[in-house]
Amino acid sequence: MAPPSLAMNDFTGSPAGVAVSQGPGQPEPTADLRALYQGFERELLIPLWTEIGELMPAEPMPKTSAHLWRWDRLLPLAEQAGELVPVGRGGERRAIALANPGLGGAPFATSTLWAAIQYLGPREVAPEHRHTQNAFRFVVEGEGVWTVVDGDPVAMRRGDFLLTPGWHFHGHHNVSDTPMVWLDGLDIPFAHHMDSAFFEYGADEVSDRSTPERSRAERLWAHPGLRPVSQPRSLPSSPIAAYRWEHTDAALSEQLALEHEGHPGVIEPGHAGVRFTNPTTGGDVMPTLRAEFHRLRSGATTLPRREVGSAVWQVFDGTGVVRVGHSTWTVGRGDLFVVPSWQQLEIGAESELDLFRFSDTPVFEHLHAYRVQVEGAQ
Ligand code: 1HN
Repeated sequence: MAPPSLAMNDFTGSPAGVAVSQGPGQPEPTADLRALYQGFERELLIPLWTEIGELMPAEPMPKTSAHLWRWDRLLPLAEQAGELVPVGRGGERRAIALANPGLGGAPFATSTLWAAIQYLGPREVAPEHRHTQNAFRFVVEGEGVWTVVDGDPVAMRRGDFLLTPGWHFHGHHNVSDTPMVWLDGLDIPFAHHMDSAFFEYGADEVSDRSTPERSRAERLWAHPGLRPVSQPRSLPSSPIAAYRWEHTDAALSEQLALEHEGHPGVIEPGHAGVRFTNPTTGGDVMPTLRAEFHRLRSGATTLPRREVGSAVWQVFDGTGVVRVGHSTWTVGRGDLFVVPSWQQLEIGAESELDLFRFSDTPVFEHLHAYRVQVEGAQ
């Protein structure tokens, strides 16, 4: 049991005058006690006994709320922004962030994760820049944009997962006559809370307008189980710029096929999962971000599970029912939902259900602060 919270104050201060801590074990509020608390306030001091419930909960009490954003509500607004708002130097990106209702109006999907829908119109260019925050793109629909990462043009198509690790210059250009939208994921809130971020402008145009089928990064690194002998043994982020849908799809299909044939490999019955990895370490794609793809057979359900750290999920295809903590939603293609730290998640597939997921798990694993609990697991 955590100690009870003696004060109502959620680090926001008391509304009227100095709060004198009351409750079990606390002395009666005398004039001397009031003067003591006034002294604390004057000297910018806060006694532990008024805050301990807030500081030391028995288990994580996330400010991040479980929340669902429906794709059919996001898309028209992104299209409207495409008509009304230019993209270029200064604003840099026509990216519209999910603002978690628990986070006081900040453009943060969770306390550590940024998630946005980005819209790039026909022939438009998003200028080059770099930042220390790690980023990725996930494409739910469309194609025709190349993201140019440190001068290497990388094609974006439905189902692809693309990396822009921290401090790599990057810009995007749409070579087609149709607009394109995608999901951006970054560790912006984490860097913001840690006061660790740097940013720099690059070229106003993308530095290479060519449109190769495969990026140089893929040609060098994206061959299963093979690495170039000339390259460093271990890199902090994956050098693979794009993880292509055909590979992800095949890996998930094979897991389920193997299960059907009586062999191990799935997470649980009817639930296949793959994690995108850094081939130089076997670990996560970037130091702060984990990314995975999950496929549930029609009718399959996951065991209720909770873990330290927050996640954002996007439905890639199919329909299902998702429960996060006390919220339950039916979900379909493109829908995005947030799973706050230590809230229980359960997914049921109404049809075959494909989901993309990203989380801040590597942060907690690196700090030895990760925990997971699966209900009903042996
Ligand atoms: C950024 O550079 C991108 O490169 C997307 O597409 C979203 C949000 C905040 C700051 C930089 C991108 C971003 C961003």
